[in-house]
Amino acid sequence: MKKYPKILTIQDISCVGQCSLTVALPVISACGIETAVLPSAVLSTHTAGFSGYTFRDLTDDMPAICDHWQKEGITFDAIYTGYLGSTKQIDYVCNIIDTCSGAGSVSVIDPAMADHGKLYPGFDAAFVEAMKGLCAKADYVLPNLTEACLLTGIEYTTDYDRAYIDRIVAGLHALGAKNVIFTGVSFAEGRTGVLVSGADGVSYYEHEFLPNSCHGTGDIYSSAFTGALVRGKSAADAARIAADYTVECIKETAGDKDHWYGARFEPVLGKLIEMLA
Ligand code: PXL
Repeated sequence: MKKYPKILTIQDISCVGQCSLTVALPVISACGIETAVLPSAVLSTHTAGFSGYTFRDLTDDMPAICDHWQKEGITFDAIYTGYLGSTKQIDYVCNIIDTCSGAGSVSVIDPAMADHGKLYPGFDAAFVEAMKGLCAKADYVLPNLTEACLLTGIEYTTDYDRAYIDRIVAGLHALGAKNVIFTGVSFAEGRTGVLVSGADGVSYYEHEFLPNSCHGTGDIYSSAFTGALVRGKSAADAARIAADYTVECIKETAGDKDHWYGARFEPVLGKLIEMLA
């Protein structure tokens, strides 16, 4: 990785709601990494819990933006994708990874499309199929259990054992993902963790499970993971740091009923910086 690496992150702007770009930019900046953005869509709020939100799909702006970057010779040291606006957009994003990756660049794909056994509003089977194609290009894929099941065609259940998780991980590698960072994997009451599988073998980092899970923690996790990875941490260390930071964010938010729409990640950014030191 270069001395001063630059990440491109592609995900939506939810104007209000503490997710996607409004999380990725501050979190990756706190990791000390320059971040360029390609907004996939602009929404007045995120789609989980608000109703009547606006949605401006930016799919058709993508080819011209990519062409301009190519003309300027702009490339990135990592490309990190999150919530995407349309099936067609996923094809454009695959093309951007092909054309805008610098030498030694890594791709980090958060297939942000589902949680708690269900697709987010507006997504369908065609979107899942297209997302499989994007995950095939992933140096790192970061699904939760619901997304991992959709991507592998394995039935979703929360009552599972290690063999079930191993089968899903094998399915994700079979899609083409080089490293799997599988979040929210729990083998014991009151505990959860992240399973890392890839070039360095398989490891599992277990940490406490907090019942007040908040919206947007997947984006906090993926952003902290990407920032730590590009800072030079190993995948296992980046996965652990991202987990510890996400736990801090959930604890910081606990008890604030007005803050149902996201996690209060800002006051604990200092802890993330300390974890990276
Ligand atoms: O946090 C994932 C996410 C990102 N962006 C939008 C969302 C969601 C989850 O619901 O609605 C717009």
